[in-house]
Amino acid sequence: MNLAVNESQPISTVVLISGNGSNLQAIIDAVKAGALPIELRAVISNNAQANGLKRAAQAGIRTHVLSHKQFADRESFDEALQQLIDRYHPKLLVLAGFMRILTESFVRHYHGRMINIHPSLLPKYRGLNTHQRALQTGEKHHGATVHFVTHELDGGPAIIQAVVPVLDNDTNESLAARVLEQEHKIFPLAIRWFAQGRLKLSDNSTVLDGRTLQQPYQYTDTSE
Ligand code: NHR
Ligand code: GAR
Repeated sequence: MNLAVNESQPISTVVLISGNGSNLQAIIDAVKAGALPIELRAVISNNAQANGLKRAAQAGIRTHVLSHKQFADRESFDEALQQLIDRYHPKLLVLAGFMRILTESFVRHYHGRMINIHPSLLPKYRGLNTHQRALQTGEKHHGATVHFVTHELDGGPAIIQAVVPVLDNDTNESLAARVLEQEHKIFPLAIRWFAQGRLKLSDNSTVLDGRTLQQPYQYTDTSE
């Protein structure tokens, strides 16, 4: 063996999806561009129709479908999901538009190595239909948050956030699209920090570069 001492190995990563997989695509693209030191070992969907499965296959990543409908309860689905995931020995588990709430035991098993992207400025609008709720409330700003997953739904320590304006004539779709564009930037960035060993969960707080974050890192888009 002739490995350089500081040659860092890409960290093994499994991604869970349920739908279109545009966040997965952003991650795949960042890996291909050499910007993300992870190895995408597998993509798993609870929904056989998820378009993200095609994106993964296209990129040569192993895919699995595990339908929650085949299981009697959440516990048995999550046990099967955990067994499937652990075949790949991931150091990081990424929820990229995964739509099933996970049991306490599952969440504990991946403590400190599972992250999610949520389409709101957490702690506002946990749960579903975030864009609709932000519009109904008349919010002037909305956005997305990457966070560590803990048992508290969408309540785990936040890592990074991107803010977008809500415009007068916004619909769910136009607002969702504006948020999604930012998701595609902040998710690969957070994953990169994790892969570089700069990002950790410690005592239910996010630690970035050795400092405990009092609030999520505020991402500023410089592309326009
Ligand atoms: N599980 C735990 N324990 N903690 C979190 O923070 C989680 C989680 C599982 C998923 C993603 C989350 C989001 O970003 C996520 C975070 C699904 C639902 C939901 O209500 C809510 C939040 C999230 C994902 N799902 C329904 C359920 O009964 C099903 C909805 C559907 O199938 O369309 O599981 O928003
Ligand atoms: C994204 O907006 C993500 O934040 C959200 O679903 C979309 C998935 O898009 N996640 C959730 O709502 C989790 N409950 P994608 O499949 O194109 O990445």
